[in-house]
Amino acid sequence: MSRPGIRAAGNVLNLKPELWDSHFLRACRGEATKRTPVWLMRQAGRYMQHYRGIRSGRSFLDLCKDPALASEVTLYAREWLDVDAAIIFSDILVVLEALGLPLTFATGDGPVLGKPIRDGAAVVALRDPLTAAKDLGYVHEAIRRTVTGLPADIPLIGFCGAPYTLAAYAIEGGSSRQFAHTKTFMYRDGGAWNALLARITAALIPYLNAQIAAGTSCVQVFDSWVGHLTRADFIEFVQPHLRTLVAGITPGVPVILFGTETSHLSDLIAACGADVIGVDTTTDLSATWERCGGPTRIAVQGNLDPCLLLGPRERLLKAADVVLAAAGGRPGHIFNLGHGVLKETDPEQAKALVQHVHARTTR
Ligand code: 1CP
Repeated sequence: MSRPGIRAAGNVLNLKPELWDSHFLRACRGEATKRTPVWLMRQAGRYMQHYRGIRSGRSFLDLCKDPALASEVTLYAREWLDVDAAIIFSDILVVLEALGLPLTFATGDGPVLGKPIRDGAAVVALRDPLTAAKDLGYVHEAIRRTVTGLPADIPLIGFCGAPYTLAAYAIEGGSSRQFAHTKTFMYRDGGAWNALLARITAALIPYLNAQIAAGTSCVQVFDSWVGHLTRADFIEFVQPHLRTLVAGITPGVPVILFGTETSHLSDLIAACGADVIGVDTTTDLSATWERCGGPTRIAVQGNLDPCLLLGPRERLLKAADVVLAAAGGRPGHIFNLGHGVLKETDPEQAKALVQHVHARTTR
């Protein structure tokens, strides 16, 4: 089972011409653009005063579950930064909550998932994937509201966590550095492992397709921590599920696959059916592009180090030029960071970066 690449599919969603021909969607299809499109992973968040104002007095999850506020946060960041795409404000972990794992975000400590999954019985006890996807209707409602507030030529990106990265959070019970529980589970009980990833994938497909039906015209799959695996483990334990996920996404919608520290996996990730490969800071953008088939086959997104936003302006803009030089003006480059904006970032630096990329690449 596979899905026609975005370049072959045509405008099957019947997008309006302004959107279809937007810089961002053209770049996803590997077409020439009048300037290089740019957006920033985690462009809405704690580094912005507007976000902190809306967030104060409520929990992060309450904000995610309020479609009016989630939409406001999304639209504000998009407009203030003047980026070429919006990404819906939510989190990858809401899917695990919908599958039955109690989720909380302790202040400063990151996510906590109660009832971590450590055996096959816990996988069987997860909620039905279709019900889980339906319970995420608040994300779909936030998307419907957001698309009505966007300029006609600005796409909204939907997203989810990849099966591996979500399984890792479910098994660890939160963030991790070594992923020891995850790997132990994977090596010890391949049957339960595959059942877990299949269950997560079965929730992600209807969840993403409902995001698309609600108005997102691109989706990004965050496989943030898959870079911790070897090629052999990726092929055995992850690739079949990632392929199934991509194959299940509505044809004609560009799929961006992103993971950090994945230079050793990029060709395998691309082979899962990605239209765009997200490149992190530690990975060479030009070499990755060639390894994944070059600009005639795939688009690339990335890959400025988010820490550069914390440093002097001159160094930031020079480093942006280095990223642009690596892309070499080839069609199909989407400028982004190599990972999310850090909360210590001065928003003016982010805005200056966006302006710089636009000015440097206007053709
Ligand atoms: O206000 C707060 O205190 C919450 C901070 C916060 C925010 C703003 C979290 C907690 N998530 C988010 C939003 C978010 N998360 C977005 C929003 C859209 C935008 O870009 O504007 C997106 C796309 C995510 C995705 C996400 N969540 C990922 C994948 C991307 C990545 O950075 O690799 C991951 C791994 C998460 C988990 C998560 N959410 C939040 C935290 C603290 C974490 C843990 C990160 C870790 O384990 O280190």
